[in-house]
Amino acid sequence: MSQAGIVNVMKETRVFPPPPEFSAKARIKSMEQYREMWQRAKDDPEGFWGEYAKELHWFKPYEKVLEWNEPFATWFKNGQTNVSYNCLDVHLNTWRRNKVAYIWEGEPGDVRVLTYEMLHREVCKFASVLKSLGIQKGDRVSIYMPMVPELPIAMLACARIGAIHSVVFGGFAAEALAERNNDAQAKLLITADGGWRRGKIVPLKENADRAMEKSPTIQKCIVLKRTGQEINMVDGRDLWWHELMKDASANCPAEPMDSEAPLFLLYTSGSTGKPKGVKHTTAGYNLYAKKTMEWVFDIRDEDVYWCTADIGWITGHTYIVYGPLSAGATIVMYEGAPDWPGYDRWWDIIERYKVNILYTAPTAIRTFIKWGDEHVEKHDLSSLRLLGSVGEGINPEAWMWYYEKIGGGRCPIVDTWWQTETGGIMISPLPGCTPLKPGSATFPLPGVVPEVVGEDGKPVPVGVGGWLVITQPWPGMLRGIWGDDERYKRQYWSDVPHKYLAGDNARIDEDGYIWIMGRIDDVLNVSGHRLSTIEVESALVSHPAVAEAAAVGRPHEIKGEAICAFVTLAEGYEPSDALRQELKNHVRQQIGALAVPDDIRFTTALPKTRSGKIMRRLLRDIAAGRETVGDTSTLEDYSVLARLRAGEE
Ligand code: 6R9
Repeated sequence: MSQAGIVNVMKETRVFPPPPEFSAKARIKSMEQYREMWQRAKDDPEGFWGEYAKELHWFKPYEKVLEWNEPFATWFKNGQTNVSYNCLDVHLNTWRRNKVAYIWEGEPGDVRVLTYEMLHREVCKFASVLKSLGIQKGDRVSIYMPMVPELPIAMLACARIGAIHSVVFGGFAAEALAERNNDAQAKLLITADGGWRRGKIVPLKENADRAMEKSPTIQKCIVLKRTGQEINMVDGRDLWWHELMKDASANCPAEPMDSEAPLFLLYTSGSTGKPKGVKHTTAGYNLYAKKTMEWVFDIRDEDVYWCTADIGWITGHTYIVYGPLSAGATIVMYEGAPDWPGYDRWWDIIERYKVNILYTAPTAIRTFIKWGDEHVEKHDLSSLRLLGSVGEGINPEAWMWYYEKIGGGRCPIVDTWWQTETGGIMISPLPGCTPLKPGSATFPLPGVVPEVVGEDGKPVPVGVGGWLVITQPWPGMLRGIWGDDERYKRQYWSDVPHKYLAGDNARIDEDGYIWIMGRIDDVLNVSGHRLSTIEVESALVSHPAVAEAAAVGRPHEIKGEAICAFVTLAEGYEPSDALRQELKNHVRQQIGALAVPDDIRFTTALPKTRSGKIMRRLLRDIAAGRETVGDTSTLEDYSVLARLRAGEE
């Protein structure tokens, strides 16, 4: 881990107060109201969350709001509820029964609209299918699908019967899918023939077939027909979604689930090569998803809400599926690429569905800036009333463009800081009350008590950077890493005793605003996607030509960070452009396109400390074309540095 105590040189002085009309209607209307809520949640978390817990349906009441056995939390002890029930059934006896849940648009332009009643029916039928295949409470189900309605349907069906889903992003390759299937010991894989992306088919079933060769626990595979090309169906193993659904019973009551029953696993990158299965459970996650949805997006029944994330990431889980459905929202879901068939696809979608709330990522915003304002200006975006950002810090320039060009200068921007591990948004403006500073995620939500500490675990002075920690449990927190309690303790609860270590640097300014300053570990953030340097290195080293590899991030205008890999070759191999391309393809096959390095630099040696650790700090400087200013005294061989700088091949 790198040193805390970094000082941020950025000075951002602009402040944007909330529009008065927005505040007037908002749930949380003033900073006084926010502060009072926040203090109450801090002083009496059980009283605070206990009151909101009434908004969930309980098959059996809980006995205690929170039992904290550090670092393991039990929220709503011994209660029974069901997340699928809270997302669907609760709306059926209200006027929302016929409200639109999803407005879905496929990349080719096909549209499907599902009301809460229709979604409920599909989920019940698919839950019956799962049961008929012998899936039981606690079984793990891998889901590897495109962004189609059947993806949330499959997730909600798992939740309905108590199976634990593990959604694997459709951009991951066969190897990565197999690794996740095996770690979770998944019994069933749900996939599709393919998905549409930029007019081409993403061959999901083909990848799934290769993954299943190495996934001995997978017994059956359900395949949705989406793209319609010829695929291989293995007798006795592979089953068509539409055939199973034909006669499936729509009568499948939600199973009462213990508050702490696992709801899903989601694999994410940590500081080692092996992705970790972050475990989220039932009641606390559900409540946290619902409340943060309502507080941060101030979602209303008349709103059309669009979160552009892929459901394969936590943002999609919490803010395309569980949060907005629990809140009874109308959700836009889009399958494909933002530049298909034209650069204005998103703005066209916003205009046609009169989207009111848009939640996206800085990498997308930077891409749109590059494509030019004319694509935006072709469309009427006046329906928008609120904008959100997630995945990485948003630089003030991108913030201003988003605010002015997309929001027309009238929409607050909620810059939401959170993680796969936190389950939901942790630090964010509240749009009806928080004066915004571009680039700051501002203040913690009620129930979240952060600190910025030094390596001694003590809070650092105002304006000084340090490690971001969370000092009290919150309902949406991860409950562990699948099958590895030790890693959970070590990773999050050991460097700073009794506090959750988020893995980000931050500083708090004189007004109490929190500024996130990037990761403290070897985790890269490429287009808002988390990747560990070691994952990329492992993929490279698995190629016979590679003796050793070190991957680092360098600043990139669009992606935030681009991967630069330094590679030493095995005996008998020579540097060449062909080999460079081959290595890139190899990484694509091992992990997926998102992990392919932008640069591969061949070198005869890597800079190492005397104890043999690769000095990534130096490589980061070289990759970014910066002078190395830090200490190099631990370097074992100085000539390596000189040769690297000279661009050795
Ligand atoms: C939700 C999500 C988590 C990491 C996190 C941090 C970075 C996310 C951010 C942000 C600055 C924001 N991050 N949101 N950094 N400002 N608003 O992205 O989860 O994929 O687990 O990534 O992303 O570094 O630690 P996940």
